[in-house]
Amino acid sequence: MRKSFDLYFVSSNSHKYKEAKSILDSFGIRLGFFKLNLEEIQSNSLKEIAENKANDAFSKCKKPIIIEDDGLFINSLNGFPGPYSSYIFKTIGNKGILKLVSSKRNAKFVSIITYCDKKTLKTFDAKLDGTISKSQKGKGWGYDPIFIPKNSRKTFAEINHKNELSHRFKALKRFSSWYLRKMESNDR
Ligand code: ITT
Repeated sequence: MRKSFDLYFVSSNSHKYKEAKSILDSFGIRLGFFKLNLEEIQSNSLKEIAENKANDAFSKCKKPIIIEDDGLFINSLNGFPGPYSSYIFKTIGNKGILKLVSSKRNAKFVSIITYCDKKTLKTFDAKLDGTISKSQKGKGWGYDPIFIPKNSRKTFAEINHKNELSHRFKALKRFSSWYLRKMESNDR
């Protein structure tokens, strides 16, 4: 039987929430949404940014929450935009990224999911390798029109099974097995 738990996703980005909700639904976890702008510290470590964001989210929502911090890392640009992906998307966008990338197009998407409640702060991460396309393809949000996942010829914006293979799916899968075990042991 499907269980429903009191868990919220805190983010300013409703695209991320929609995908996270659909992924967690498939693991039997019900996810609410708190749309908030969270404090984002400057750091080269996504984990440090995520844990800071999670503490900020919990202090504002006072309920068990998860937050997600993502980064697109382009090999030939030494991992740029990485932890600055959100700022770079807002400033130079996909057009600007395409101008910077030349012949070597390998990249990866990283997702960090951090859970926080009164007693626990726990982080899960995952990465997905891929390449940067030569032009924008498909209608999607964020970097979806320029990111081609490994073993595909299409961008995230062109495929309809993104939620079965994305960086977000992989990190949430790790989170889910831990969270369901935690809930079961609380039930006992
Ligand atoms: P928060 O309020 O949750 O921080 P955000 O949009 O600032 O929302 P991030 O810092 O985690 O989120 O994301 C970094 C950037 O990467 C941001 O511009 C996103 O749009 C983009 N991004 C993250 N996941 C993506 C995905 O699955 N597809 C396309 N772009 C993605």
